[in-house]
Amino acid sequence: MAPTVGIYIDQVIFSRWNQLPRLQRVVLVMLGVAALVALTYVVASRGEPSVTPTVSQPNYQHENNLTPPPMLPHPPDDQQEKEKDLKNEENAKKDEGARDGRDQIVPPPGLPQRRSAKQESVVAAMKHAWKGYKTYAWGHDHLKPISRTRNDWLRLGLTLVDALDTLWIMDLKEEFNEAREWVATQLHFNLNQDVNLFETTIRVLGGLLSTYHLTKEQIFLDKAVDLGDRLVAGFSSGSGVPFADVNLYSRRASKPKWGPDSSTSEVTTIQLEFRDLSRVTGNPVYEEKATFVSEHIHKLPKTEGLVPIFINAQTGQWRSHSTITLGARGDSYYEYLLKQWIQTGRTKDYLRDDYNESVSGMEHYLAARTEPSNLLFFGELHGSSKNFVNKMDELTCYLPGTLALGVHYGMPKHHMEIAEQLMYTCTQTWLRQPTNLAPEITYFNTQPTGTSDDFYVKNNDAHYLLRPETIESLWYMYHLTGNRTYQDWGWQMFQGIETYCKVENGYTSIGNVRSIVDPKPKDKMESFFLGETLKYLYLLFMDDQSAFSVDKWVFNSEAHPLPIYAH
Ligand code: DMJ
Repeated sequence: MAPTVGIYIDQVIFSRWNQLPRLQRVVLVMLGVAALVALTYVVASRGEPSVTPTVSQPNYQHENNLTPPPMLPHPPDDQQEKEKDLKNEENAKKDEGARDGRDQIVPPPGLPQRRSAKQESVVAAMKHAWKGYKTYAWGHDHLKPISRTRNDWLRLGLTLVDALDTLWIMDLKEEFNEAREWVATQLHFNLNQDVNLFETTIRVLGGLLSTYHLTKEQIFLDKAVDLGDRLVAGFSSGSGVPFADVNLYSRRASKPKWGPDSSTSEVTTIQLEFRDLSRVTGNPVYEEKATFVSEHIHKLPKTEGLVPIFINAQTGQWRSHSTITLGARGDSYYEYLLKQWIQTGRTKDYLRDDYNESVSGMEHYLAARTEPSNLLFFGELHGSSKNFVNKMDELTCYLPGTLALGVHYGMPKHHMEIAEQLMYTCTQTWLRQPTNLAPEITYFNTQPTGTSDDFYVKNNDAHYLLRPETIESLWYMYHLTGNRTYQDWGWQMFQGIETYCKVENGYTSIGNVRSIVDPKPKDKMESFFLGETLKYLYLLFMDDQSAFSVDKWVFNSEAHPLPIYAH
């Protein structure tokens, strides 16, 4: 701009300013100062350092540094950091106690005196689900609430057994007593039936063991021993890595009907339960077989702690060209590394080290950011070339909870920032849908699309199966931080379930989370809805979080709490 024109404009502005009334000038000056202060704050808070350095990989096409998204749900402040440090110190002391051989087993928690209003709503949902199951599917695996009939898969009364400890925790005495009666008189395992080792272990063996620990009633342990003695046949393979299926009557193990290999998450998500069975019975066999698998997998090659999703039971070797994912068939391998380490009093260092290495691998190979909102998600590496694919399963949303649990037990503090950011993304996959419910799989935009959409859902992936993972993580995040935002998010999700999944005779999974006009009810109530989803909602809204403290209990992959041992 030429100087004379500039001076002329300055004079015009100055004379206009002088013509304004004095009060108006004072107000304008104050507004200007406020805007300057706000601008300085925003610039300062965006200038926070990134969380981790990045390593670029050959097939990895995008930025993967974990810088905070534009708006974190709750940026940590100094006070929170100090509290975390104190907790880490306390944990270190507890660790010393555990190494001294002091047992951390605690008596079953007393039931809460008074439920919060939100807990009452969850209890009402549990009663409604139970009533439908009792009326139309009693003793069968799953309720089909719309056709008012049942579905059988393992033929083990799956919903009933999965729900036992939830009924007990919710203090639903009448329902618990009728369920116990069925277990005592009708639950038999002498069935000529191939069952999936992992599913039967986490849901049935885990459900029986946790109910035994909570109630100390012998019947649940007796049933658990009978089942464990049959399931242990699954480990009879060439390598000690179990087959996918076991026949409960003949006690013969076999590969799955659909392929030659076992799933990695399945063979590595049975250890908490088998170890617990050994500890309560004094019979070491279950634990020895399950621990052998973890030790064997510890020795196999990995991609910075990340593992392929298939392993051969005869050879004990990876199917190396299989996908790497934190979702289906990979997920709980990482979860049980940490949880086994906690269960054994933090004495088995290789589990902790493999866990920490895997989180580094996640940061380097799988972490990515969306356009336009910079949301953190974890993608997958597919096939032999390990090409990055921008998809994340709802199943992966167990991870924020596991990461937070790890930090509570002294893992690197920046894992908590990953947990917070992924928690936010997972929540968005629910709350940005008109139903407030998450699809089974979400694809994320990593390049600008000219829209405001960070992610999209394909037609085949739009279903919601009443899954718990995001709600499970919300509970851990609330339990460990006390931040009520996590309760608020969980409440909104619960409203989605109440509005679109509740039907006259129970709850149903739905086929399309993208439509409030036609959510396409699928007529199936999964057992984990009672075993996990409603349990975690109940715990999330509990005023007194001490009853199920993660210092005393380790929750298995199906939300069944088991005690922590000294070693
Ligand atoms: C549950 O059976 C368990 O949480 C398992 O680890 C993963 N899938 C379902 C729930 O989604």
